[in-house]
Amino acid sequence: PQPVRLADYRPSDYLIDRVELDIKLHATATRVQSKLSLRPNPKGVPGAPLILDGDDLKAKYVLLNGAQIDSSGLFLTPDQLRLETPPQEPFHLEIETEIDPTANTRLMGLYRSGTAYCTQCEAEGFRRITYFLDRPDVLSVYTTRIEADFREAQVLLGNGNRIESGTIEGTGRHFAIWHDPFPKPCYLFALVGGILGSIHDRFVTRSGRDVALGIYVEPGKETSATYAMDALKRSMAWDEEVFGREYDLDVFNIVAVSDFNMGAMENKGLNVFNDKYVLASPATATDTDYAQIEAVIAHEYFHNWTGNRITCRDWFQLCLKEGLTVYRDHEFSADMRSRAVRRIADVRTLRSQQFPEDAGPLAHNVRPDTYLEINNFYTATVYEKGAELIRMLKVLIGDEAFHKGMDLYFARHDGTAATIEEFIACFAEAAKRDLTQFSLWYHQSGTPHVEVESAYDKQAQTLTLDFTQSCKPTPGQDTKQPFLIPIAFGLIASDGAPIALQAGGSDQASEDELARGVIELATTRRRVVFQSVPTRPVPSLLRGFSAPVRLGNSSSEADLLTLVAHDTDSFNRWQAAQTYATRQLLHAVEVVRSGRKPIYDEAFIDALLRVLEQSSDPAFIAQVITLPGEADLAREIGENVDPDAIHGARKALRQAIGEGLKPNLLQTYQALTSKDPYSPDATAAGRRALRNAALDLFCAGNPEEGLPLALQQFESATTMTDKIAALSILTAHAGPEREKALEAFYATHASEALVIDKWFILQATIPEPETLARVKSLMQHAAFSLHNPNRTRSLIGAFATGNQTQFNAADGSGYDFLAGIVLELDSINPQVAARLLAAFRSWRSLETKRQGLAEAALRRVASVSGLSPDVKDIAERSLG
Ligand code: DPP
Ligand code: ZN
Repeated sequence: PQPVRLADYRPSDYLIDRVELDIKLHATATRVQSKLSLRPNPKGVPGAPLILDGDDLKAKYVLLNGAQIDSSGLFLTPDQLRLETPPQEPFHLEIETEIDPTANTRLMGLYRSGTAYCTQCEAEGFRRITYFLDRPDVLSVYTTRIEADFREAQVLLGNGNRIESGTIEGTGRHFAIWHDPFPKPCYLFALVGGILGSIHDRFVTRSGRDVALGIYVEPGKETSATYAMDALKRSMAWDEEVFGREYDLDVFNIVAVSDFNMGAMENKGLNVFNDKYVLASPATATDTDYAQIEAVIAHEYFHNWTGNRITCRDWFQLCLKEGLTVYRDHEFSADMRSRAVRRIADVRTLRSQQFPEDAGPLAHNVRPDTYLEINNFYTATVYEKGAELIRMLKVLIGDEAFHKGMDLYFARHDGTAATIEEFIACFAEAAKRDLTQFSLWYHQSGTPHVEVESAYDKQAQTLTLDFTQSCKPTPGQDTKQPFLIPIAFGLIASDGAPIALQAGGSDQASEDELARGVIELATTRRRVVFQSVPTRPVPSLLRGFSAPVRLGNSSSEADLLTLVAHDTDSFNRWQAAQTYATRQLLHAVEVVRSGRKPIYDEAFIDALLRVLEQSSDPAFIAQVITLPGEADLAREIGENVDPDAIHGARKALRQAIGEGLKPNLLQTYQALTSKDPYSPDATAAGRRALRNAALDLFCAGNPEEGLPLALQQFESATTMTDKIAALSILTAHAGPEREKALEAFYATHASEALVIDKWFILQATIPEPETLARVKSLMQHAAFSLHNPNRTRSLIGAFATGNQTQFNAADGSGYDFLAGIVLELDSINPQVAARLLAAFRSWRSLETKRQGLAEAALRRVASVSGLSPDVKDIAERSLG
C-alpha cells in the first residue's frame, strides 16, 4: 500500500445523495443490494472516472440507470469498481454483492458475534459490505431494508427510525426497513440482526422529543444492562445542560456484542458496543468497570454531535471528533463523580498510554499528516492527547469564550465534514485571539519538557521563576518550534496560606495572567518575577495538569511535603506525593542495580501517614497512597532501563510502607468495612478503593498477617471489586493459596466470559519467570480464543503491556512469544495483531541486551512476507 497524505486531499469527484440497501442476511451468503443516487461533485474534476472502494467483495451484477454496462466501461475487482465514463448528470447505480459474515474474522464489515449479525464500518469497513465512496466527506441519506430468517434473527436493527416491518408469507422470513434522515458518511452505517434480549426506557428531550431507548444484549443478561441505561439517560441530560446539544431521532439503540475490535462504535442511532462496556452487575463488574461503562456510554452518545452531525473531512482529522469527544466524556465523568479524582485518573492514563507513544518510534502528531493504515491511528495520542488539547484551549481562552466557540462550531459546521483548522477558527473568533501558535500542538509530536528554576530574594522580597521549554526530536521532526504552554499556578506559604500575587519589574506576568492564575509560556525561555512576597513561597505549578508536558521538578522534599499537606489544588497535592515517590524510587533503582538494598526516606512514609489519617475523600487518599507503576518509572528513567531493578525497587518501597504503616493501614482497612447494600456510586467506590489499597500495602509489608485477611475477603466478598482486589493480592504471592484461589474463582465464574478475562489478566501479570509458561498453557484453555479480541487482550495484551519484568525477560522469551502470536493473529485479525505489536513501542529505552533481543523479534515480524498493512506499518515504524 501507498502512504496516504493530507497534502493530497481533494474533494470526491462524485457525491452519493441517497443509498437504498436491501440486505438479506445469511450466515455464509448474505446478499447486499445497493441502489445509489449519484451526481458529479461541482468541486470535483469534470468527467473523471468513478472509483468505488471495495475490500474482498464478490459482485453479482452492476446496473447503470437500470441497464447493463458495456464491459469496456466497467472494471471490477474484489477491491474496486471503476466506471470509466460516468454520466455528467445525476445517475443511479445498482450493485449486488454477496458476502460471508461467518468467514469474517477481521470483525470489520458484516460479521457474526455469537449468534448475532453485526457490523463495524469505521474506519474502512463499509467497503467490505458493498462498493462505495468509502470516505468520510461523502454524506448520504440511508434507507436500509434488512431481511432474515425469523428463527435466526428476531431482532433487526438499523440506523435512524424504523419505518416499516413485516413477515414474508410462507418463508419463515421477516424484514424491517430503517430510514435515517441525517446525511452521514458510510463509516456510521450499522445493522444488527439476531436473537437478543433487551431493556427499554424513554427520554424526553428539552424541546419535548420523546425518544425510545433500547439496549440489546445476549438473552438472559438484560438486568446487567440497567446501569448502562441509567448512564445513557444521564449523558443525554448532561449534553443538553452543558453543551446545549439535544438528541435528534425518535430512537436510540445500543447493542452489546462479545466480539469487538474497539470499545464501542457511535453509528447513527445504533451504537454497537463491546459488551465489556455495557454489562455490569455487582457480582461481575468492578467499580472501575462501572466507571468505564458510564464513560464509554457517554462518549458514544456525545459523538452524535461531535462526530456524526459534524463529521471529519478525512481521516487525518480523526482527533476532531475523538479528542473533543474524549474531552466531553472526561467532563461528564468529572461532573458525575469527584472531579479531582477523575482528573488524577485521566492524567495517569495519559502518562501511561500516551507519553510512551510520544517518546518512542510510534510518535505522531495529534493531527497526523500521513498514514499507511488508518486503523493504527486510533491511538492514545489522537484520543487522550487530543482531549488534553481541548482542555488546554479552554484554560487559554477561558470558559466563556470556550463555550461561545463550541456554539459557533455547532452552528457553522452542522451537517458537514470539517477540519481541525475550521474548528480552531471558531475559537479564535469567539476569543478574538490568534491561535496560530496554539495550533502547533496538533502539528508537532513529542511531549514538551518544561524546567522551572525558582529563586526567592528575601531582601528584595521577590520570587523569580525561570521557565525553559524543550522537546526532543520525534520521527520526521528534528526540531520543534516553541509550544504555547499554559501553566496554571499558585504560591503558598510553608504553612499552606495562599500568597497574593503581585507582578512588577520588566519581567512581570500580565494582569490577565495573574487574574487567571495562568502563566503562558510561549517562548523557549521566560522569566517571571513576583514582587512583595513576604516569605519564601512554595510554587504550585501546572495545577490541574494544565498542559500535557513533563515538568522537571527541582522542588526540595520539604516543599513537596508542603504541597502534599496544603495545596488547594487536589491534583497537585497528589502530584507532589507522586513526585516524591518517584524521586525515591528512581534513586532506589540505582541502588538495586548496584546490588545493594534500597533504604527509604522516613519523611515520605510519614507524609503518607498524614494523608491516610485525613478521613475526607477516600478515593483521593487511595490515589495518593498508590505508587507510580513500573511502566511509569521506566518512562521517567527513559534510557538504559532495567525492568527487574524497577520491580525490585518498587517492591521494596511497598514493603517499607506496609511495615512502617502497619497499624494505620490495618485500621483504615477495618474502618472502611461496609454493611451497606451495594451501590456503584463514586463515594461508595472510593471507600472500597481505599480499603483495598490499604489491604494491598498491608500485605506487601506483612504477608503472614495480611494474606489470611485477603483470603477471608476473597471468600466472603459480595462485590467483584472486593473479590478481585483480594484475588489480586493472593495471586501476587506464590504458593498453594494462589492456585487454590484461582481455581475457586474460575469454578464460580466459568460461565461469565468478562469475569474470566479478569482471571486471565491476573495470571498474565504475575511478575515471575513461570508466567510465560502459564500464559502459553492458558491459551489452550477452553475459555480462551485468539478470535475474540477481549480474550486476546486480557491474556496476551496484559502480559505484553502489564507485565514489565516478564514481557521484558532478559532472555528475550517474552519478545519471541509476542512476535509469534502477532504473526499467528495477523491472518485472523490484523487490527488486533497490530495493536499487540505496539507493545514494543518503548524498546529503544531498554538496556542494550534487551534492546537487541526486542529488535530481533521486531525484525522477525517485519521480514515475513504477506503481512497485513496494519502489522507491517507498526513493525516498520517501530524499527525506523
Ligand atoms: N468507536 C470508536 C470511538 O468511539 C471509534 N469512533 O472512539
Ligand atoms: Zn470516539
